[in-house]
Amino acid sequence: TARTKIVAGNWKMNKTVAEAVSLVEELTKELAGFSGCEVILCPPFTALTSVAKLLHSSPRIQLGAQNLHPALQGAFTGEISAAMLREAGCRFVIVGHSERRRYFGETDAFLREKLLAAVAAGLRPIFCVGEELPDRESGRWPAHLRSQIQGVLHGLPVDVLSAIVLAYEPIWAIGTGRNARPEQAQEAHALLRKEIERLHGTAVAARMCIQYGGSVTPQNARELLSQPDVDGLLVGGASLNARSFTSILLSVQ
Ligand code: G2H
Repeated sequence: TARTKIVAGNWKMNKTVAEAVSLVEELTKELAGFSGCEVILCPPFTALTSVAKLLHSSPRIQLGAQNLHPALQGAFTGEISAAMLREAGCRFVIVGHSERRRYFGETDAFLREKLLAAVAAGLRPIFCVGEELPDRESGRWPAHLRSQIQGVLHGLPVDVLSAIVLAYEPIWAIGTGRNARPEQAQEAHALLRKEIERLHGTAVAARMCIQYGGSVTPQNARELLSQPDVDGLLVGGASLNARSFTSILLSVQ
């Protein structure tokens, strides 16, 4: 199956509105005519509408948010709903990033609600999974990944599953400058696809885009993307700079 590659930039808590605008102006200029893959930018909430305006004339670059709350509305101080993100121009939303799980205590049950709310509002979730260093080193990582997939995706309706982009982000590789070796990424991606197949069948699994994330750079992007089950990248640090993000995008075949 030929899967369209999807590369997303997760800016995390970086960029004021002014900085976001200038980065996106540079990106749209450098990427005029680029059609190598789908590109998603995930700025902080405050910059979403300004970035959305700049992306009007760049249909290849889409907007994503970094988080959402599953409720439709209500007394959830500091939170943001799927409908608000759609209205701001988002098509994608990151769900279950390890930083959300670790610093904000997000559980499998809560992430499941987020996925359902996102898809119900017309957003495609970028759902992140990944193991900690001790699980990698002890060889327990396959069991850990399987339990993350089962815990959240088990029994979800097929329209929700089909909307999901999966992201494999080994926690030991996030922001550490130590990326997974391409063959380690491939092994994990193949396992994830198998697990999706076991839960939801071959068709859903074969179509699912599985991104790799964790210290992606212009130097390692091409080799990671050359693996058969690596269908895209979720880029943090290297997406904050127009030159490095562009050069990662240009390494997509
Ligand atoms: C992993 C990644 C983006 P970085 O979190 O989601 O960040 O590329 O900085 O490791």
